[in-house]
Amino acid sequence: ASSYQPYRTAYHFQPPQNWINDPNGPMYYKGVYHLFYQYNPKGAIWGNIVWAHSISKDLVNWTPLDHAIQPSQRSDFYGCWSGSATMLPGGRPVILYTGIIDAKNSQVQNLVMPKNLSDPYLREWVKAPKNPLMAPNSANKINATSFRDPTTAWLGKDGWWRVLVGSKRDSRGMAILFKSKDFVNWVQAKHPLHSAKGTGMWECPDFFPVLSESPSGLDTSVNGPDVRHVLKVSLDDKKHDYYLIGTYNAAKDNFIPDSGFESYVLRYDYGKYYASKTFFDEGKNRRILLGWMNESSSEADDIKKGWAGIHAIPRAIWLHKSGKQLVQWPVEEIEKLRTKPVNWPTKVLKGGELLQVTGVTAAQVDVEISFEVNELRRAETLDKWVDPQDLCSRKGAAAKGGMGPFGLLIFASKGLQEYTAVFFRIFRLQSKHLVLLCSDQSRSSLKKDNDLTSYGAFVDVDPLNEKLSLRTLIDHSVVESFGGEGKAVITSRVYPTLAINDKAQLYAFNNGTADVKITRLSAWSMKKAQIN
Ligand code: DQQ
Repeated sequence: ASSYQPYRTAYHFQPPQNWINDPNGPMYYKGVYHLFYQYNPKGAIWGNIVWAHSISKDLVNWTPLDHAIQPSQRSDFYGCWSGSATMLPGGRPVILYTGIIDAKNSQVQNLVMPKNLSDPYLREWVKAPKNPLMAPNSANKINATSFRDPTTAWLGKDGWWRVLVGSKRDSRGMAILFKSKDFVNWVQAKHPLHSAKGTGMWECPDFFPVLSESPSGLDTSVNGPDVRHVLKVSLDDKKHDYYLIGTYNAAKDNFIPDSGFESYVLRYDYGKYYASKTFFDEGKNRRILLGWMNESSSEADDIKKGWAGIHAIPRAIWLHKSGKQLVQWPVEEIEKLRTKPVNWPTKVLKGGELLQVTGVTAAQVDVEISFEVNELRRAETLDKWVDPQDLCSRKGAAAKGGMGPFGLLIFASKGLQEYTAVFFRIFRLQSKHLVLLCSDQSRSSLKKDNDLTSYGAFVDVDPLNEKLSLRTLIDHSVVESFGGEGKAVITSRVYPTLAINDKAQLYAFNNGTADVKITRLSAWSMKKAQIN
């Protein structure tokens, strides 16, 4: 690998080298967080997949252990793909994962158990002698190459365990349901828990309860009157994680999305983010979301730098009080890395103005900014609803508007030849106002063979009566942005050539004609976490 490494992260999870993808089997056991992940021990591109393993006391600093699951038997000889952990009664963790059994990538589900439950690090895992426990067959008409990624299992009041496996039939994506009394003998239910035509392969399904009136998390088996359910699927065709909120009918074992929300529009993250998975953190009574961010650079560049893939900052996740969407926020522990706070007094950011945020390490910083607008006359008009990502691609940070664009210029080089812009822009659509959040990568690097796609999302806030808040975690090649207090999240990967390390600068900008008020700017240089 090259010794030129300006894009390695300071506090986002990554191993010292090689390829990583999906987070697997996250859990909290005896005061220790466990993270497993898809890993290629042999190089910086996908292949030779094993489960690498790291542990943490705080979800910030991570210690590597030996690989937990690697190919060793007929039922996984060609790879150990994604899966999930389940806590059995009495606090005994087990893991279900997908084994690859031939060179065509035929898939089955396997079980592993810890060798020694008194080891809080759970270093060694033993494969069940009965593996594989779930296999496709001609009777269930499942194609062997579309049968993977078991979820955390949940226990019904009837004493049966249930688990989902991602699949498709033709182009109908589905979450196949299996049931078991003993976690070893599994039978396929007659119907999938849920399916949708035209959505293609469902990878890494996740199914979990959320409370309707509280941000507290729930164990995956909890159900009841105050409980709603979330089904997340990673759509292979789109490479995005979509979720549905709805009702789980335990008697019928089906999931009915809330009306109006059946469509695949709600996403955890409107940028680069995939194959995510949640777990219940019993220690702090919250549900935590982990996800994978791929590179936006070429495979040749990945090989040159010797690594590819990182994980997002773990996010607490809960149902917004409207019941219409989820909210995500970086786990509070990440704030331990904050140092040297910079706080601005309230100030007006005039139309056309650019203000530098000085006193921070701008390539490694956590920044929170809030804007207030007091009239919307100059909002640009839309005649019909437009896809937010298209809108952000058409109207980047350099496209002057009325109300906005205003926000942050990140990884900005001294003469602004390079910058990544994260900003708001307010539109009028009929009698309503729409707040758009964009992450514009088009000028992020002078090297143009990176993926420079712009990302966007509408944020469900009332621009006259609520603040427009943005928090961005900036980390050398990562821009992870939380708009509207976690109602819209956009992550991007960028590779500046000039704005690296201490050459990177941070600005607040307003490229609209209307003035806006900055009611808060707090920024912290971030210390380096101890990661692997
Ligand atoms: N990655 C795994 C699969 C999963 C995909 C293979 C999603 O199990 O479907 O590395 O990124």
